[in-house]
Amino acid sequence: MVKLVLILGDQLSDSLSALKSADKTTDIVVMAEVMGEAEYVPHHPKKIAFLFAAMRKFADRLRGQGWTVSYFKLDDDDNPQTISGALLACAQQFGTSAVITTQAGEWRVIKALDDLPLDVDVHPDDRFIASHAEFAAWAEDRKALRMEYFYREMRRKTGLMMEGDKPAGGQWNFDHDNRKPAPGSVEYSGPMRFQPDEITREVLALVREKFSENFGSLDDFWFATDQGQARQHLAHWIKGGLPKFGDFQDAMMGDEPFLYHAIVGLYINAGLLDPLEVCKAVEEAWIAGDVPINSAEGFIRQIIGWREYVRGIYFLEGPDYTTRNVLQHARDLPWLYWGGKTWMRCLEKSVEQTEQEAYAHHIQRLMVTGNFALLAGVDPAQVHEWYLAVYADAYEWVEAPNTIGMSQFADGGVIASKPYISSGNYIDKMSDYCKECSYKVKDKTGPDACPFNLLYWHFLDRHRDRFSGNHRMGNMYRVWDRMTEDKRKTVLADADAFLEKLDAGDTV
Ligand code: FAD
Ligand code: DLZ
Ligand code: SF4
Repeated sequence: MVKLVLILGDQLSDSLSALKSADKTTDIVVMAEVMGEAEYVPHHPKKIAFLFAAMRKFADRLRGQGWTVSYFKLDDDDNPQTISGALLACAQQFGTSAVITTQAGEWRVIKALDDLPLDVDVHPDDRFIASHAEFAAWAEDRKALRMEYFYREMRRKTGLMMEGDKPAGGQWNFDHDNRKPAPGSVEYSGPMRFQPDEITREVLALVREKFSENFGSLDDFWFATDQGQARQHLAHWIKGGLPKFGDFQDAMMGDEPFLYHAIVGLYINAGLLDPLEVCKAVEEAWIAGDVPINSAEGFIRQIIGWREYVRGIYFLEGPDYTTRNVLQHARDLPWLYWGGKTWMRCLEKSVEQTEQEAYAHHIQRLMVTGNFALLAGVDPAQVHEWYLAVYADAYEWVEAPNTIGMSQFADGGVIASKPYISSGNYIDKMSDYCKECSYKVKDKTGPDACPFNLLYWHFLDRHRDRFSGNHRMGNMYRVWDRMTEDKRKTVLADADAFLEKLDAGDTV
């Protein structure tokens, strides 16, 4: 019996397990641009355009390799507009009930496929270094699931930057070298930009017509949309960006959205680049003496450490993970996240570049937009939906652990041993935002006080029961307790006044 081979938008890899298990002489690949996926959160138009263009080009690539592909364009008359509908339509057309697929990266889609009245053969997604079983075995019986120890296992497993059974350079982690503040200028020209080809131009017109109401600009679209382009971009970054990636990994600059970052998350997550291939290219540059160890190790840790670890957590924790809210935060996501006016320059710049590029780097996500939402007590489910919608690299398996766990502490500490919070001080140290902000980062109270300064103490005070016993937070509480009662009252009153303005929809 002919089989249908389902390939989702983030499964655009030649090595996909579903393809490896199918027969190109008899089986039929099914790919579908559908409203069901494009609308379940209001994705950034650049993310949708990237994915649809990459899907269309991947379908052509498969045809070139001899596969028969049944492809639904979003505006095709007969498009059922859901993945399940597309499979059912093909099942009827080709007289089959057999489907081969690679496990989807989101519980919602896994369930939808599971619920189909078809015979769906799900293969593991082996484009990762650790399987679910390996991660579960590592996690079993551990009191705390800390990334650092998992990362060491992945170094041993891959042999990346290893000298025998010892880490190259004598230590596993060079993170302490990766915290330089914003440089005066950036020497790297930024990610490689591609002129949209004919397929991409057609998709851009479609996305402009259908998704113009979504947050995000479609202007100046430059993403790579196939494997060849993504590889060119990678080589360009390894030469120009990687040498200083480590040093300035945590720095933030108002007019330099990319600094020395790789901008590879969207390509790896969609399947255009293989994570191990990327890490090996970085290791080679380090072996050749072209990049320092802190850059190479820092980057490889993000991929074989953090990326693999968050995926393990997502699948270990189960479908209810995105609903967790241990801090019981309930505030609506402020309008400023959707481009509303704010006087806070760090947020203004981070959201502005998100709107333009569908990109912000890790520290902007964690210590600006994430930090503010956490301090202000925003409902983590709304924060999660925002991150899932606005970033071109966002899929639930990777976004949710980062947002719900790392950034919002809504999972109660599965990922983070303490909440990632900071006052304005940290942002001032790492960025050039505060110099031109309407608020004063040095002011701790009063009308001009940086809102992060007020909300930081407000957060600690309102969650005292949960966090004062955390040995990594004792110092924070000691500083708070050493302030006079009057000072503490003023800080809390100013923070409450700020939150009232925020809730009233005033510009803050
Ligand atoms: P670089 O900074 O150059 O890092 C290299 C690569 O390492 C990334 O491309 C990514 O593949 C990997 N990586 C680094 N940190 C992480 C991490 N914490 N988790 C997983 N992979 C990591 N990353 C996503 O890929 N998709 C998301 O939806 C996503 N959502 C996030 C939400 C929040 C609240 C936070 C704090 C982080 C999120 N991240 C997400 C992690 C990280 O911010 C992005 O991977 C990174 O900014 C992508 O940019 P880059 O490709 O230039 O990465
Ligand atoms: C993100 C996304 C979007 C916007 N559109 C599609 C689509 O039309 N067709 C498709 O197959 N996949 C799409 N995707 C990616 C899926 O949402 C993704 O495969 C699941 O969320 C699992 O990670
Ligand atoms: Fe952000 Fe505060 Fe600095 Fe303004 S002063 S940029 S609000 S941290």
